[in-house]
Amino acid sequence: MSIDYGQKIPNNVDLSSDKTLQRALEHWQPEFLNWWGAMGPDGSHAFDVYLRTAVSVDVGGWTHYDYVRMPDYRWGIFLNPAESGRTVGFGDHKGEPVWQEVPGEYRSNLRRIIVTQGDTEPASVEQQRLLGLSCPSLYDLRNLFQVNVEEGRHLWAMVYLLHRYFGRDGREEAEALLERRSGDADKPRILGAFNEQTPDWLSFFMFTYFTDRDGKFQLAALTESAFDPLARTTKFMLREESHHMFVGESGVGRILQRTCEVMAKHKVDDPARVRALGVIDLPTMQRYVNFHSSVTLDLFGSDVSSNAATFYTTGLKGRFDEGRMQDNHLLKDQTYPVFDPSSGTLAVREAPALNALNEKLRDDFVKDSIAGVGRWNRIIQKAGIDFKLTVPHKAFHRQIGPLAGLKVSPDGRIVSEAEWSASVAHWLPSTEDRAFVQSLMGRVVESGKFANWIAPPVSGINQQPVDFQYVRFN
Ligand code: BYC
Ligand code: FE
Ligand code: FE
Repeated sequence: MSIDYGQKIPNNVDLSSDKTLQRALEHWQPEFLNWWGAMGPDGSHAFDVYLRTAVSVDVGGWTHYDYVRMPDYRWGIFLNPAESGRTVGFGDHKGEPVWQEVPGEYRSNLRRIIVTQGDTEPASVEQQRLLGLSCPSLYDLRNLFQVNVEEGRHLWAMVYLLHRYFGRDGREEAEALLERRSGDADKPRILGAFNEQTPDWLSFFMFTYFTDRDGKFQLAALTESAFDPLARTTKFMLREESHHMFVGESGVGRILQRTCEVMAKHKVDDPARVRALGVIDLPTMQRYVNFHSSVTLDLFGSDVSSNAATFYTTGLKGRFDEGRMQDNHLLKDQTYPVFDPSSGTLAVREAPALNALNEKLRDDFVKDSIAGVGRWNRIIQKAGIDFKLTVPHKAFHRQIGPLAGLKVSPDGRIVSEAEWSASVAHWLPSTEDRAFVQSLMGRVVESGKFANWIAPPVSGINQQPVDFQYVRFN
């Protein structure tokens, strides 16, 4: 079904045929807009931004690019088309027709998954709220806003499910999604990484590289769900997600490129001298990788989780690429390796595969995140500089699961309290690193100009030139 922009809430779910639901969502809409006004991108209300808006769910030509006054962005509800005859692909209900309504016995688990997913979307907008004030270029400012409006739409996607399928508690959860606040001591967001700060553009690019990639893997697992509306909506969300990860990968890549250019030109590699030239030194880049990688690994949950087993067995959440896995899709008698730090070493033991599904998804994520780090290293190599970024060991700086609290170095050695304290400033961004990065952040808004610490992109958005007027200030 095509997207109807003639309505208050653009949608392809025939919203006008269900007046009660339509009214409930039209009641939530001004609350969302209030939240956006208060917690969305600071000072953006009068800007015209060159944004893409989804106009169709067909793979060819699904977006339209034009200037949009930010608060007038048309957030809507778009589900991928239903696949006729789709059956459950895994777990106890394997082979049965997928569900169009929520089975009573799975209601609370499904609601919890949808709420957790939904909570991350506004959280990231809150975290990124002030970045526009220190953008390195108009091109980057536009990309920030594109990510922000789409995370806002992802919230809509989850709120639609809550309103449509979960009655009164769904509506209450939808309200609560606008009430929690990232980093707030009394009403924090649900998951750890979404309560961290994103205070500078290096953090933003690392976040969109690593943490939006958690989005990719979690959403992909939910596209397998037996609850068909969840599968269809997450499929469409995934399409938007690739741009977010592109912003992260290319953003970090451009910072590395600029640093390496300056290092080569001035023949310096001492971090202090590199910093004196106004670019971010490579060891600091490594520390930001260490931080964002480890905080994101925690988002996959405990290594061994009975929730994960239940979600899979009952058909709520599959594996990444479930359809392509060559096994019986039941996992009953299989095992999967997890860390067992109980004896003070990073020994590995075999856990029941069903319970280890969080770890499996985490491992899929690690493989994917390493690939981009390899591409970053080629930028450094090409500049003739002898330095290699690495993703830290899975056990480094973990707060969730059996590895939590263990002191492990980025290369995977269990270290003493003393070694940890002596080394942590080399392993994670220090207050001083963060202050240095912050000191570089200044607003550049002349079209075609870029802050000194970042290289221009290779090409613009939607085949526009790099010096295009991506944002018009009014
Ligand atoms: N921080 O049994 P466990 C995205 C809690 S990102 C704090 O292992 P489970 C996006 C857990 O809730 C994708 N708490 O948990 C990216 C549980 O609490 P209770 C987001 C945590 O259920 C960028 C307890 O610890 N989507 O879209 O197996 C920008 C026991 O844990 C954390 C999803 O996550 C944590 N990191 O797994 C914008 C998908 N980890 O019940 C957007 C939906 C665990 O004991 N969520 N806990 O109080 C899920 O599938 C699961 O909830 C999780 C956790 C995988 C997150
Ligand atoms: Fe999202
Ligand atoms: Fe995203």
